[in-house]
Amino acid sequence: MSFSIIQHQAHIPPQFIWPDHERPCAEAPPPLDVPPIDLAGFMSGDPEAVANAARLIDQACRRHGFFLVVNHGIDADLIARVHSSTDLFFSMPVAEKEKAMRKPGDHCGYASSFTGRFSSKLPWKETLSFRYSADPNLPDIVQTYFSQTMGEDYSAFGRVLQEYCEAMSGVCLKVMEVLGVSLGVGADCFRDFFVGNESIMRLNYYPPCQQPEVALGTGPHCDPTSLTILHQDQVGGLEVYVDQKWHSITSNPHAFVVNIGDTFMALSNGIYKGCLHRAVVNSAAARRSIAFFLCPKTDKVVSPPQQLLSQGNNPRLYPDFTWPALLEFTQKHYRSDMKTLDAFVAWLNQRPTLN
Ligand SMILES: O=C(O)CCC(=O)C(=O)O
Repeated sequence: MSFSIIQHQAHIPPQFIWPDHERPCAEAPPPLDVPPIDLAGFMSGDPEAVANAARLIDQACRRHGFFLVVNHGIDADLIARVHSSTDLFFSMPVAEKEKAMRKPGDHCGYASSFTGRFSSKLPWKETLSFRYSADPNLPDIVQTYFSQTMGEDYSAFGRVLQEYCEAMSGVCLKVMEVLGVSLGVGADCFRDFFVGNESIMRLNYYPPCQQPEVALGTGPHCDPTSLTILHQDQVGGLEVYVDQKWHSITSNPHAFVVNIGDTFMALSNGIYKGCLHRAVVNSAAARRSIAFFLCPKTDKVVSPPQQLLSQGNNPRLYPDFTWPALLEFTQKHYRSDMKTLDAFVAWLNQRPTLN
């Protein structure tokens, strides 16, 4: 069934209806107190700004792993162009969007809940995901992907997204400096680890939904990746589960919402935490969000710095792993939640060893 038919029906199809206990809150949830991290202040080296940013990020990451990044230096016009590109792409006929169709087993490409058939608890959304690499030998990876899969007409579209990914990769490296300082391992430790990152970007499009009280745009999950940098439009809908209840994240066009993913949780030896989040939909307006998921270069071994390990207080929590192994686990075996890393470790331990 296509979305053009679904949107004119009084009731949404049953596969989009979520069980009672997972449905959106009946009353608007309280906003989460997410600290604004002044990135320009931190990068200026001013001791007070550095100490302030490190203290705020430390408090947030020990508790829930969500914070805002402000004074990030990313051109508002670039962000606006990515939002317009998102609108442009998702307003195309399905046949056009399906040129970038996600292939079975892949995590990149176009995916729509409105065109698949046999499933339940479907998210009310369409997405377009693609790879980014900060490897200097792959300077046009995003642009090339779009030219090759969608045709030369999409070269300019790909260029905007390429530019945005480069900007996000830069923001991530700066945030890694703050995280290194706040964890006491120095500004370069995590920054250097993510130089040459091989990340993922996703455009999310949530059409208006006639029964938003029983549907979800994105189901509850934790990010298996390292760091997520999200820009949501003014419609809002992102929610985070903290202290046993859902909270909203108020939309702010000047800020990026950043959260810790499982891979960084492992790098910090569990000191900093990721957290369950989801997106709700509404009947009045379509919503867009754009997410950049920072991931290490595929051959990097995820292993916490020695300073974060001590037999007494912080014994080593997770074994060494590479990002592709965790990605495979969450793609094929496990739906990411609060316990992904523990389940991943159990899976690694029961896998037959090659010798
Ligand atoms: O749209 C949002 O606000 C959240 C999106 C999200 O969590 C995701 O794409 O993984």
